[in-house]
Amino acid sequence: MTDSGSTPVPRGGHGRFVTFEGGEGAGKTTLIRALVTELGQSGREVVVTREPGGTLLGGEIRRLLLSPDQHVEAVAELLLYGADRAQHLGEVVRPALARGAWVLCDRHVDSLVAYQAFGRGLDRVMVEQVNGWATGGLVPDRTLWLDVPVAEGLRRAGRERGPDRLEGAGLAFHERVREGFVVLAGEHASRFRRLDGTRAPGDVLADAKMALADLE
Ligand code: Z5A
Repeated sequence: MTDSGSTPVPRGGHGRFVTFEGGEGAGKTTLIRALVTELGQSGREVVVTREPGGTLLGGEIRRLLLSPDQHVEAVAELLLYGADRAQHLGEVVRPALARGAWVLCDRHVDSLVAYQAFGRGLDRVMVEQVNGWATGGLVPDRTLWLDVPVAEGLRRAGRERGPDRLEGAGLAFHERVREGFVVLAGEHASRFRRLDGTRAPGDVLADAKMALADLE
């Protein structure tokens, strides 16, 4: 629960908070679905959720954020992701952890740093402040970073649906986002685990289980 540079925050439960990060089409959703089945077999409660959009309010924020027709100023975008996160932690994540559940969250604080600071070029200190306000210092127990070459991820994502606003942002943007995850993985080595997302789904699942084994 601790992280380099962060103060552990008591949360009144023994749940586990696992986040999944990576670029577009990295395979997060696919992996989470497979993991739920595995983790649920032991009878524990597993909560699957995502950012943005893990709450009713967040669903509205997500629709605004990802609409290709909507121009959103970079700072407005930052604050909207922060608002989604604050609501999500209060309404879903903290209560689930307090019940002792495992929470599997598709994207979290590291996406804000990778996309808004490295991708958009916003000041990193400001971005980290928004994360701090939104989370109150709660840090994931483990972050599984699915690393896939940018072109491959965009190809996978585009195969299923047309590009949304961020997917249409260009190759250079997504390369900067990937560089952000590389930097974050180095800075937060105690909670980050890099998974090779180009491996077959079954192999990625096996790697993920190994990366979570010490949390059991
Ligand atoms: N965002 C942000 O900017 N700041 C923030 O703080 C947060 C988010 C929280 C929405 O995210 C956007 O919000 C996102 C970042 C930004 N940017 N965009 N665009 P999202 O989670 O909704 O969107 P996404 O991450 O792009 O989801 P995705 O494209 O659905 O990717 P995924 O969940 O990682 O992949 P998938 O759905 O599991 O798989 C995609 C395809 O690949 C599918 O056809 C699978 O069958 C296939 N796949 C999966 N695994 C494999 C393997 N191992 N091999 C081959 N093919 C595979």
